[in-house]
Order: sequence, then structure tokens, then C-alpha cells
Amino acid sequence: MPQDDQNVEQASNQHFIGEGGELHQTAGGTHPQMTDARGHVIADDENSLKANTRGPVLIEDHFLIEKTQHFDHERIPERIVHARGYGVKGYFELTDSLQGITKAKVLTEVGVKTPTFVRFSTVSGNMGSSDLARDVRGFAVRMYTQQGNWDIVGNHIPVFFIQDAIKFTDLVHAAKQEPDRGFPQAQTAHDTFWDWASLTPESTHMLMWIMSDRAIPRSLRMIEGFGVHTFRLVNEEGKSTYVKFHWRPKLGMASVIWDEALKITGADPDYHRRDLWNAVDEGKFPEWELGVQLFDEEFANNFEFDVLDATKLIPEEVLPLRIVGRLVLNTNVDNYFAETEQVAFATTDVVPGIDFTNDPLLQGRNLSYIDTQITRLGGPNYQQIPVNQPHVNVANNQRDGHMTMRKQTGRVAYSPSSLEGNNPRQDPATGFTSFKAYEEGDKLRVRSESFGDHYSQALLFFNSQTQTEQNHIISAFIFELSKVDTKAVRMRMVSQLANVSPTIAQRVADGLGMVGEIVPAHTRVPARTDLAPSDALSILKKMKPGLKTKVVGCLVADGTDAAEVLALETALGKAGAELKIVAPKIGGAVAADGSLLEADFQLAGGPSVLFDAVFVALSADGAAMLSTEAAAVAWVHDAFAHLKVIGATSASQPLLDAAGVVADEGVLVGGENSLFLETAGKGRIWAREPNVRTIF
Ligand code: HDD
Repeated sequence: MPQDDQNVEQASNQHFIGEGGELHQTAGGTHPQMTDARGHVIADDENSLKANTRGPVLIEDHFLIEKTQHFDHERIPERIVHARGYGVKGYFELTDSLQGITKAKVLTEVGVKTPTFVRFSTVSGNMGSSDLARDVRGFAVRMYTQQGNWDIVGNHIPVFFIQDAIKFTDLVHAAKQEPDRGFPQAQTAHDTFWDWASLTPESTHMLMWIMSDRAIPRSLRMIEGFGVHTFRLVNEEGKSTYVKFHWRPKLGMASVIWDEALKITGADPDYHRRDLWNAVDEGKFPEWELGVQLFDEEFANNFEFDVLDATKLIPEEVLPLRIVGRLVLNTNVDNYFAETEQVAFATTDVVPGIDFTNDPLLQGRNLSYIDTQITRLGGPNYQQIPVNQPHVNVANNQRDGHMTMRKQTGRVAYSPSSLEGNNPRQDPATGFTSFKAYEEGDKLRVRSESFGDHYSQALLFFNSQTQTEQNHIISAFIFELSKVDTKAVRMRMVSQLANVSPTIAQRVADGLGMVGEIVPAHTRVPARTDLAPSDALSILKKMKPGLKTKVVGCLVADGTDAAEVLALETALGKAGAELKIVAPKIGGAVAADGSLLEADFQLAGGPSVLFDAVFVALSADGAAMLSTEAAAVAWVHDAFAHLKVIGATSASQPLLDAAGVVADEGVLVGGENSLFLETAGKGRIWAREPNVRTIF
């Protein structure tokens, strides 16, 4: 009997007296015995123990109690930030040794593959929110090195909203759902966020980034990652070199556009995690290069901004990246909860040779992470959960506490001690020692003057973008502020933007329908206009053309030419891309030659937002039928509005007309497959954008 049928027959398992009492779901074959958590084999998993057939349930039914109790505790408090995340495993391999700069083995031993766990996340949404929220993506990397765990708990944006950790609570409270009403979640498009942002000039640079297309990535495989802060590398002699960490995706960067993000949120809220899981599952392992920006005290002193200020970056054109390694993600998690949910990153997880700086944001983070994990994971022993265990021996005098899993032996759990010869001892020679930093001065609660410029790099970022990207930033500000009910907040934010550039402020004001003069907010340090743009900050200037791992949606119906679809699929496969068939029925379509074209998606469940480019492969009858089908018209219309390359058979023209498609360089009707592939490989048709939406 096929496996499926067996399972269906065995699904019902009520146990009535007088029916022989034979249980269907018994162990045997490939099915192991079911046990309780203490290893006792369970005889009946579907009926609780009762005093009689219709009598009260007995307290001695420990199977019922254990099963229910476990269920009651199947959720733990979710992360207050970065609650929605997705983990993948792989390795980090060093390709260029930093010997002499650091004593961290993970950065000096070329060729060693260090096991790694990476968790990508959004920041503000709750665990069940959508992947495509406009948001920062967390990019947290745990390396299980030979010297203990090293976590780079970074983001996909190189700067942050605030300069001092004491403001983190305010940022997060303003961004998350409003506390009285409990909404909106997973978005900053509401009054409290913009109220806070408009009163927090130091957030302006970061606002430019989150209003840019960086905040709506096409795939987690196509985002950059950053350690954000300036860290230290420390060598054997105790000499320190400053470092900033960068992850560079091998596939290059790509984003969706905002209307697509909104629609993907409805069509597939798990779009990013599904994409990542599938890629790893299919052996298309995502890969990043690790780049470092290394600099000394002299560079730091001469640089225009304070390197301890996390709202600033060092342009690559000023300080180029040195590529030192690669990160390969090649294994999906075996259990989402055990690994992705329970992984507990901490900025304090560093190894000898890597150290902190005085960045006040980093200093505050060093307090928060472990504190968070203790509540979230239920106590101080969360490091004993497998995903958190280092891959090296752990030996110390910590004992007991909630969920102690490690069985530490002996009577000595203190130091100094003399009673036993095998208890752990400190080792100054190889242990972690902090960099000997010289400090003097008054103890004060102040912000350094050198942190005072909040607008220059915001302008630098904007000026570094292509015109298309700049338009998207303006549109995003307009969208977000349009969701703010309080007019004064909208106006205040526009006044802040006027400090970055009067033009930006005016464009946003126009889009909001604001009238009257824009008065810039008060500032002590006006934006510098002399900073050279940095091409490295633009997605489009750095985009790598090609179809590798991209997905093309192909619309078919009864009467479609199967040979044509097959030829396209083969050509796409050779280019490293995938064809997904969308048909009016999930059972597929009967092609002109009588064969069955099996569907990957039913039309309503496979909107064109899920694909990078589309092909409409209809016969004349198919096109006539689908021209009056709203889902088909929307499918083509959206592809056009989202600036996608559209290939089509000549017979599909009526559907293209019904969808309002206007011929341009990205609409290829009746052409060769090779031309479709070449054009689709270039990405979107940006020149189409002014024809499909208003640019302010
Ligand atoms: Fe944080 C989680 C990244 C500032 C306090 N943070 C968290 C995660 C990432 C970041 C990626 C999720 C890790 C995971 O996947 O489990 N955080 C950042 C970056 C920051 C930053 C790049 C600025 C440069 N964070 C920051 C500050 C504080 C925190 C200033 C508090 C003072 N962050 C936390 C936390 C979290 C956290 C509350 C929540 C869940 C967790 O730690 O494990 O402790």
C-alpha cells in the first residue's frame, strides 16, 4: 500500500470499549515506539484516563499531564526586537590571513572552515509578521571558532538610528505597534515612529537608508551585512587596529519595489524564508565575502566624522575593503525552534584578538543581549542549549540554576581551591585580555561634540544614489508620512529633511500636498555639501546582471504550445534560472499537442509579484479566455507596473492589451528566447517607471 494511503487509513483512532480496543497507530515498520519525555512507551496517546467511561479524568494520568504541560510551554517570549527571523547553517573560511593584525585564529588560519550559524531577521514586526516589511534586516553571524563563539550581531545597513544605547528603548517603543491599540505592526508608517524620528535628528542618516530600496530586499541571499560599529583587532603584542566588518553577497544586491512588497506581503508572507530555504535545499548555497576596513588611530583622528559614532560610515572610496574570507550557507536548520528561535547571539561573544571600542551604542549592547536571553530562554543556562554551545570544551565554576543540562562533577565549585586536581584554572597566556586603552577625564553624562553632525552623511547617501533610487526614497517618505495622522509631525519631519537638502524636503512636501514655506529645523551643524558621492552605497550602481537563481513566471492555459515552454525552461535552466508555470487550474493545462503542462501555481495563488520576469505563453483561445479574467489581467498589469521584462507569444497580445501593457524595450512579443533571456538578465526596465507612477 502506498505510504499516503496507509496514513489516511490510520488517521482515525478513537478507542471505544466493545470495539476490540485495537489501536491502529501502532509502532512497527518504520514507525518507532512513541514514548513520553522520560522514555516510557505510550500505549494510548488519544484517550485520557477516566474514572469510568463518562467519568471525571484522573489526576494520575501523567501522560495527559506531561503532554499538556509541554504544550502549554511551547512558546517562549519572543525577541522584543528581531522577533521574526530565519536561521541557516554553514561555514566561514578565511582566504587572507590577518596575521600580525590580530591573534584571533579565525582570522589568521587560512583555509580553516569554521562552523557558522546565521540568523536573518526583521526588526520591528512580531514573530508572525511578514517578511517584506520595510525594515532593517538583522544579519547575525555566529562562528563556533576554536577559541569559543564569535558573534557579529550586525544588520544589513551600515549605520544605526541612534548614537547612544540609552535611546534604544525609545526607538523600539516608537517603531513597534503603539502600546494602547496594539497596532500597526511590522512597519514604521505610523505616528509614534515619525513623532520620535522627527524629534531625533541623529536618526536622519538611517532614515535615508530605511526609506531606500535596501529596506525591501528581493532575497536574503542578496543583502549586504555590516558589523556597524568600529571594533578592534588586537595582535600578539597587544597592538590595536580598528576594523569595520562587511559581508558582500556573491549574487549582488537586488530589491523589490514598494508596490510589489505590499503585494508579496499578501501573496506570500514567508517569501524571504521560503526563498532561502529552497535555495539551500536545492544546493544553490548563498555566499558572502567578508571584507574589512582596517585603520589606525591617525586615520581615525583625521577622518571627517567620529569612528565611534554608529550613525556614520566610512565610504569605501575613502577606505577600501580588504576581502579576507567567505561565508557559505549550505545547511537548513533541522528544527526551527530548537535552532533559529533558541539561538542567543551576544555582542559580548568575542574571542582573543577581537575587542570593543568606546562606541556608546556598542557598550550598551554589551549589557543588553545576555540580559535579554536570560528572560527569553528561561535562565542563565541558555548557553547549554545545543545551538548555543561552543564547539570547544567548557569548564568553569558555574553551577545549578534553571535547566542545568551540563553535569559538572566534583565538590569544588569555587576558586581559588586546593581540594581537587582537575578543576579549571585561569590561563593568562591564551585567555581573553582586554586592549589596554588609556582613559582620563571628567565623568559626565554628555554626547561628544564630534557626534554633532546629523545631516552630512544623509545627504552623501542620497547623492550617491541613481535617480531611480532617489525617486524611491522620496516616494517612501511620502508613503510613510501619509500614514501619519498628526499634521504637525509630518511638518516637523519635512523640516528635518530641509536640513539634509531643501530639494528633498520640497519633493516630499509636494507629495504630501503640503503648502507654504518649509522652515528648516534648528541645527547647530548644517549639512556639508562637499562630500564626494560613494557609488558603493547604491544598489543599482553595484548590481550584478544575470539570471542566476532568478525565477521566471510563465502563464499558460489550455492550448499553449508545450514545446515553446519547454525550450524556454531549458534555456533558463542553462542560465541558472528557474521557470515556474502558472495556470488557471493547479492541475495544469492541456497543451496544443494534448500533453499536460503541470502547474506550479494556480493563477490567483501565483501573482506575478513572486517572479523576477514573466512570460505569457498563450494561444489565441487562451488569450481570449484570460482577457476577461481579472487575476490574469492583474498578473500581466502588475508585471508591467513593477517594471519587469515581459515576454509573450504573439497570440497573447489581447491579454497584454487588456492589461494596459504599452510596448517598450522590456516588452518582447513573439521574439526569440535568447533576447528574452538577455533582457530579463539586465533586471528591471527603470525607464518605464515615469510612465506607470507619479514621480515627485
Ligand atoms: Fe540589537 C537583537 C542587531 C542595537 C538590544 N540586535 C538583535 C539582533 C540583531 C541586532 C541582528 C537579532 C539577533 C538574532 O537574530 O537573534 N542591534 C543590532 C544592531 C544594532 C543593535 C546592528 C546597532 C548597531 N540592540 C541594539 C541596542 C540594544 C540592542 C543599542 C540595547 C541597548 N538587540 C538587543 C536585544 C536583542 C537584540 C534586546 C533582542 C533579542 C536578542 O537581543 O537576542 O538584546
